[in-house]
Amino acid sequence: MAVIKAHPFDFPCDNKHLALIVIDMQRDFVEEGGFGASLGNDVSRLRAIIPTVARLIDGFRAAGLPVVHTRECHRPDLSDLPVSKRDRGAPSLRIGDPGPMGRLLVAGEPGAEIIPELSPIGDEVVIDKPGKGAFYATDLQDILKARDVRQLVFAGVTTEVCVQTTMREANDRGYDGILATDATESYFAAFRDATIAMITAQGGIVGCAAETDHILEALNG
Ligand code: C5J
Repeated sequence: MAVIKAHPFDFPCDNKHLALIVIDMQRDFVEEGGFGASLGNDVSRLRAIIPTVARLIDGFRAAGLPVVHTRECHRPDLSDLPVSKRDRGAPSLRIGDPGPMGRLLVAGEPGAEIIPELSPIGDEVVIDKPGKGAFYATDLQDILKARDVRQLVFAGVTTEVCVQTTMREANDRGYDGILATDATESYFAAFRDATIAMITAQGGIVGCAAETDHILEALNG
């Protein structure tokens, strides 16, 4: 069994049961004119990880391992958008409002698509999720079970919101999780760092963390 050099413990990686989950690398979070920018965020921080996420995806594809992509988005009638989520804060635009890339975070709109640099290929699964966690109100768990996946590598955005929430959901469901520290990012550097610290504290209470190079080494080893 290959071992990924990780913190706080090295991760025994079982390639027969391993998958990559790429969280919400959508135009709405990563491009100007999207939801993230409407909240006043600097999207360039998130754009910086695109080449590393691409390398991680390529490594999983080359190893013949599953790659699952998620998209945070809502039904066009917004029936799965709680008022508490829609009305949070005072953004220049709210979820469902028309923006330069179509209605913000609405399924089928250009902004809800995964960025072209990281487009899913072939039969890669794409999970549309109305919440922060990718297990909430989706069939992700059934899909992983059908493929006998038990270990998950996490990448994507944002570290402290949808990535962390999904990693915690996965931990509660019995998956071993490992966060690719250089393939995840937040609009706030301190939040990314704090999330990595929280996940790996107390002996890896939610999981462990490793650099993409070390994850790829184990896939190829
Ligand atoms: C946020 C996400 N930050 N994908 N979504 O609202 O992290």
